[in-house]
Amino acid sequence: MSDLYLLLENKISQWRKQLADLLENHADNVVSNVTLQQVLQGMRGANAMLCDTSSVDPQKGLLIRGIPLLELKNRIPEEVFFLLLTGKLPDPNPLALLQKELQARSLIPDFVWQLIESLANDTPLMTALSMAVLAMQKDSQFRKSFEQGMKKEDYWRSTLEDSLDLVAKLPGIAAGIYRMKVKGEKPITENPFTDFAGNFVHQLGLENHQEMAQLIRLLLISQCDHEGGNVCNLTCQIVNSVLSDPYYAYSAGIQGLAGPLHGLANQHIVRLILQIRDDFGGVPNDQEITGLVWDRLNQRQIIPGFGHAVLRDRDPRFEMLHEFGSTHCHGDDVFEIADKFYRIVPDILKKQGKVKMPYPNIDAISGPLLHHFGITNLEFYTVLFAVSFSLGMCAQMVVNRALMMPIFRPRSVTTEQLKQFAKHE
Ligand code: NMX
Ligand code: MLT
Repeated sequence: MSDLYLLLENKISQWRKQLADLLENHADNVVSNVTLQQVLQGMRGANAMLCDTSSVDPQKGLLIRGIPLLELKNRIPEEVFFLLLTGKLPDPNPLALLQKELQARSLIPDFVWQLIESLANDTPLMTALSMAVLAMQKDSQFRKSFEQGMKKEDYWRSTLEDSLDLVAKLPGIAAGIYRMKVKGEKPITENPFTDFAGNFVHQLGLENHQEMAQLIRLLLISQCDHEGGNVCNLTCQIVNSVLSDPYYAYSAGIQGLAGPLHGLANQHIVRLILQIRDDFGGVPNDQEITGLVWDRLNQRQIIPGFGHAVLRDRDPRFEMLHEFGSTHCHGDDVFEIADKFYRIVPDILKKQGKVKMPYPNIDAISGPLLHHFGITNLEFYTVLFAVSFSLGMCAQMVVNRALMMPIFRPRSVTTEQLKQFAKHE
């Protein structure tokens, strides 16, 4: 791992210098004005935090360290993690070292299995994942090093240690949760492959290994990061900013992911599709889909998997996975209904005129694909999202601690103060 540390040391001194120069010479430059509307509407569009691991262009979608996602579609998750961390794709040697390192750190402690075993059967899988992560918090290197007087310049090192442990263990934990809580079987603990996605599929105990590994690889890449402001990552970074360790911060972040407007949308769209399939006894025609979408909208219900807070055009993550589905999921009712939604819903949302982004986001497709490959427990889709997001969340924590960012602490205003602002206009 010394290669990754050396590369990061080098990069970090450049990153620190860049920011110090900016602060010294441009501290008062205005990056964004916050309007009264933004205060009342979820700070939408307010540029108020730094994130270099990735950015989201409203038209082009996700760029990982400046590289459009679609250009990375043939990469493996370990390469993307290296890119998120360092800003550079790895050469074969450092990649092999990172893979070896992740494999070596992937053993899950027994107390995690005991905890999962002890949970009530109806515990949501996202709760189980979050609890498993919290159970491992006692082993945080960051927490121990901090208690031993680690200096601020070195915070990133033990953040990286915890991050490598988390990233290495999360697929095994998620797979174990799936096997124990969904299948009622024992976790598969050995991981014979150096390939991260391959091991994940092996530990899930799934058939159709090759295609499934390709899907998992695509999901891990496409769901790895989405700049800093999404609820999951923002929560994680806020918690980490007070030097709560990466276990606390990641666990807090994924609790944000577990909401219907965020990561739960990937379960909810499949639930809706299955309901439709039952009601219509198969795949409904276009007219029937149009009717039921309008019915939902008229009842002020959400169409899961559509819309976005930042994107204003098609989500390249959706496009990438949809292409995979078009090749691999022929004749699958669930995929066909998802496909009809993709073709029909945007025009309806445009006609309705409320939603700013009428196209499907990634959550409209990840679930239908997993369903096709036999993962019929819908809750697991969000768990997989959380595993994928760990790549970006961990990379962002390492970078933020490397940049010695202070605690997040914006001000709030009262309605009375807003009225005063309004008067002074
Ligand atoms: N179905 C129905 N109504 C919607 C939808 C949708 N898919 N998307 C937005 N709207 C409504 C929204 O509730 C708001 O209504 P109102 O004025 O009555 O409050 C109006 O359209 C304008 O919303 P936007 O400004 O377009 O969206 P916003 O930035 O507030 O929210 C989402 C973004 C993603 C929360 C929203 O589009 C949504 O709820 N989508 C469905 C859930 C979903 O797919 N979430 C996953 C997002 C991606 N992810 O991976 O996390
Ligand atoms: C996403 O992946 O689309 C999200 O994390 C939601 C967002 O970017 O706001």
